[in-house]
Amino acid sequence: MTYETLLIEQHDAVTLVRLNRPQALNALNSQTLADLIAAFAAYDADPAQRCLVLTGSEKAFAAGADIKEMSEQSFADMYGSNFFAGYERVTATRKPVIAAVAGFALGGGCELAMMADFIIAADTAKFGQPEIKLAVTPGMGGSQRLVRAIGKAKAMEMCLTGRMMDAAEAERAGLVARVVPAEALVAEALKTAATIAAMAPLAVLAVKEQVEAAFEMPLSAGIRYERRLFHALFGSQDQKEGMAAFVAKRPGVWTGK
Ligand code: CO8
Repeated sequence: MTYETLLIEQHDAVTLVRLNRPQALNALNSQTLADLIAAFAAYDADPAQRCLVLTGSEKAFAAGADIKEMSEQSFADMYGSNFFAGYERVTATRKPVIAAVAGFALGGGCELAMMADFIIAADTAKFGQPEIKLAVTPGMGGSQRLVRAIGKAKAMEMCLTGRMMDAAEAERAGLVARVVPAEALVAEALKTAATIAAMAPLAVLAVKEQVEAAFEMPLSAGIRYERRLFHALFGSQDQKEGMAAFVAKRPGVWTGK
């Protein structure tokens, strides 16, 4: 399958999705959204694919939602079409997604990166929510996910001033898991993805579900939920294999059952 705004490669069990609108610094338009929904759904449905890396170009992961597409829209257009609500289908992906960010991740670009399970940043990455400079606000989760990622003070400052945060600050603040040299970004992200892809598939799904629950649930309910998923994995063949393999001092071989 080919996409108008994405380039897709498969590296064994890892899907690499590259945003590809270089003329607009990968600004996210309706076509990009449609392509991302289709590409992520195809990944989720393919049992051979176990981890996805989403990246952009050296200059920009994505410089935001497409301002040219939005500029003449009315309230009725935006509200009536529930503009960009389709990103909820992107975040519904059950399998792991890593964002590999180099260059600008601004506005919707920063928000898209934060939709991933974690971000690996190049030392050139710059994150920001500059919507305020356009007389609007974040609209794809930035005011919510940024607060959860880096706390109120920094999130409020970034959303109110539009200032950019460089990769080192983003790592200190907990927005990104790791910073790597720009030239090694995609290789490092693919390597991390391959590590995840080699784990028992049901346990990977369960970990993602558990960590996501931490953002939605009170602590006691989250801990109970975690324990139930832990218990549930004892119904899997891979749990028997994983623990037997440890005792026998050999690597586990997973069936995904
Ligand atoms: N939309 C459309 N086109 C863009 C965008 C964008 N967000 N960003 C860059 N471009 C285009 C430029 O217009 C330019 O095109 P052209 O060559 O035809 O003039 C081309 O990309 C290259 O850009 P620049 O010449 O500006 O490159 P510079 O290196 O000088 O500057 C910057 C790079 C700093 C990234 C600059 O391009 C910039 O400030 N871009 C806009 C950043 C921004 O404001 N992003 C937020 C957009 S609003 C948003 O994301 C809202 C999300 C929520 C939507 C949810 C709806 C429910």
